[in-house]
Formats: sequence, C-alpha cells, structure tokens
Amino acid sequence: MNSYVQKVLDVTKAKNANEPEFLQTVEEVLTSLAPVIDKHPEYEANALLERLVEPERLIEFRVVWTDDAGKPHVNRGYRVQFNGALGPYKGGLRFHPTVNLSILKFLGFEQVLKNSLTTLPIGGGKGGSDFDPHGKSDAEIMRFCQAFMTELYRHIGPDTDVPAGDIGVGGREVGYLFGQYRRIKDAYENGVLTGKGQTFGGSLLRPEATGYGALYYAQQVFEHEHDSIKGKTFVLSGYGNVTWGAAKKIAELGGKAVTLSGHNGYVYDPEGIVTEEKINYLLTMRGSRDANIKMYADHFGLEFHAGEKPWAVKGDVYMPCATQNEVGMEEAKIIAASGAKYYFEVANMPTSNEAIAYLKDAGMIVAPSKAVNAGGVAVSALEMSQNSMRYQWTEEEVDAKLHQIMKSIHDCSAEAAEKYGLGYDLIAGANIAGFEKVATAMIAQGWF
Ligand code: 2IT
Repeated sequence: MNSYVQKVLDVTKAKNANEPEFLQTVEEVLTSLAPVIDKHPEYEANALLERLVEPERLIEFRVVWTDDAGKPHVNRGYRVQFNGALGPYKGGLRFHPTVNLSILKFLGFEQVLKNSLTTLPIGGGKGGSDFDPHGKSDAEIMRFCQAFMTELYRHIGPDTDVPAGDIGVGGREVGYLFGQYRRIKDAYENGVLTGKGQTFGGSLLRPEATGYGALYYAQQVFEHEHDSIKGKTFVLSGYGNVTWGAAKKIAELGGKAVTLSGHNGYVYDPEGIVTEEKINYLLTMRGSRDANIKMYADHFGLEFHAGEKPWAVKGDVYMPCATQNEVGMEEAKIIAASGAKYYFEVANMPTSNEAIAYLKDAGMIVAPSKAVNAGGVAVSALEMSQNSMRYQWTEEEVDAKLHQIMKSIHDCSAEAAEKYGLGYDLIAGANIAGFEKVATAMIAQGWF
C-alpha cells in the first residue's frame, strides 16, 4: 500500500473514530486510489487527500416543528458541504431516524466523486435530519419541511448549494421546502432545489432517472460481456423511488424484477413486477401514510417473508436499491452461491467493503453505486440548467442525455481501471475517474 495513502487513512481514522460509515467509504475509495497516488507525487505535495476527506463546511441546526395535537418536537438538521471544486454543492436531503453526521459525511463524500463522474458542473454535498416521516400526516410533513427550510435557506442558493431528495424526501417534500424558501427569499430562485414538481421547474424524468440510469449503465456492462438484459431475472431490494424506476426499466428491456423489500420483510413475485398495474401500485402504496411492502404482498396475493431480506431468491442479477449496508458477509455468501454473474449497487454504499471483496473474488462483476446511481443527480443537474435558462428540456432530450451520461460513466471508469493495469474493475475505475477531475480542479484553485 502506498505510504501517503496509508498515512492519510490512519489520520482520518483517528480523527473520525466515531464515524464508521464515513470511514468505510474513505477506506474503500483511498485504497483504490493507491496506484494513482503512486504515479502522481503532486497529490501528496498538494495535501490533496487530506483536503479531499475534510468537508469544506458542516452545518448542524435545531429544527422545531409542531404535530397535529399542537405538541412541539425537536430534531436535528444537517447540511454537509463537502467539496465545491466542480460547482455548487449538490446532493440530496435524507429524512430518516438513522441520520447522523457519519451517514451524511459518507453520503457527501460519495456524492463528490459521483457528481464528478456525471461530467456536469456540480460539487458534492448532502444533508437531512433524524426526523422520521413514517406515520406522519401531510400537515406534519409540511410543518417539518417549513421549519427545516427556515434555517437551511441561509446556507443554500442556485449558485451555492442545491439540495434534492433522498430517502424520506420526494416530490411532496421538495415542494414544501421550495415553497418556504420562496416565501423567505421573496425571489423565484427555483434552481435552489431539484426534484421539483412539473409545474414549477422540475425536470421531466427526474423521478425515474436513478432507476433508469442504473439500467442504462447495466446495458453497457452487458454489452461488454456480450450478454443482454432480455430474459434475465433481477433480485431487487427496496420499494421506493429508485426500486420503482429500476423495475419499470427492467420490464421495458425484457427482464423481470421478482423481489421488493422493506424494513419489515420482502415479497417474492415469481411472475415479475412487470405489469403497469404492479408498477403503479408501488406509487399508490408509497403515497399512503403507513406505507410498507407487506401491502404489495397482500394486494397481489403473494407470500410475504416477514423479517427477511430477499437475497436467497435465485436470480441472474442482484441489485440492492434500499439503503447502506444491506449486504454484509453473510448476504454476500448467499448471493455468490446463486452462481449469478452481476451485482449492481444502486443504493448508496449497500455493501460492506469485506462483502465487495468476497463477491469480486467469487468472480462476480461488481458495479459501484457512485457510478450506477449517478443518473439521478445527473438529471438534477439538467434541471438546474433548465432553470437557469428558464427553459424546459423535453422528455426525449433528458432521456438521450441520461443515456449518453451513463455510457460515459461506464466507459471512463473502464478506461481508468485499464490505464492503471487493473482490468475491468468498475469500482476502482469509478473512484479513479471521479477523483482525477476533482483533484485537478482542486490543485488549479490553490490551497484551501
Ligand atoms: O444520492 C443521490 O445522488 C441523490 N440522492 C440525488 C441527489 C440529487 O441532487 O439529485
């Protein structure tokens, strides 16, 4: 291992000892950058890695909101402005009880490299709150979003920092957040948030973009392997926006997704989530106050596997789409034993570093989330550009650009890995390609 990389890893571990998720991604990324650092002494001379792992700015604040009974509740809000070398900080807001600084720093760090890979001018950031939207009324969600934005507005702007959705934050929340921003600022700066509704600047295809993009990326991998999506069985986790988009595109390309999962278990649908009725039911289900995946099983008369994960179901392609660390060693062994060849991370960091190594050793092609799920933020960046031009991209334009961006992410990852003698290593390739652009911009902009 390169001694500079080792030194930065040791210091980062000592400084962030209570942030396991952040350390997990830093370790994964820095380790795969070692061959690049070996060849480029200028990175050490510019303290590039020390700067890369230190967020430019961390913001933490109190959020007080009132429930329907008139009772006040206190949550913590965050925005991590990780790296602005390539453009305004860009990245989602997550509302989930597990949210803490470690999770948001890992997501922000991943976002920096992911946004670089999109080829679009966006820096990396992430934010959110430990607020739990589950079981809340629409009015409670609105009041929480208003309270959250009442502090956040002073830190963001169309040229400063542009949040979007993530887990627990969808079109409804982005609408309430934008409404409050506009009310406070008295200005129609709709480029301040992406994932907006169609009537106030939202991009066509943004809801579908992460899932569709994942499949456009997968198509490139299949092409590389002289294989095709047609007839393949996909094992997915999650049931949210990303899983929905992926299942829809899988069906369109002639494959079938056979599983969905949530915190309380999974459902196996042997016929596949392939009909319009089933795909649309996911949207209806998500809109309900106590949404959970058992509703899908009940609605379509399918077996519900309470408390279990879907990985024991046999498939050709495994796609974790739910959240971080859904696949550890135990799950990796089950997945590898299926004999499947493809593993695409779609959620952010769904796999432990140990499990990634295991899947690769077992001969699977493993594609990393920062590449596979970059279509979401890429279409967000298109939304920013259409807002600043006071224009509206057509659906065909967005879809064509999304295709081209996902192909370029795949190709430049494969080329970067090849350049450093690593073969078809899509993980190392994505880290290297994403890093090189950010590093070049950081060196050019001087030390800070
Ligand atoms: O993880 C992600 O890339 C997102 N949650 C989307 C970020 C965005 O700005 O659209």
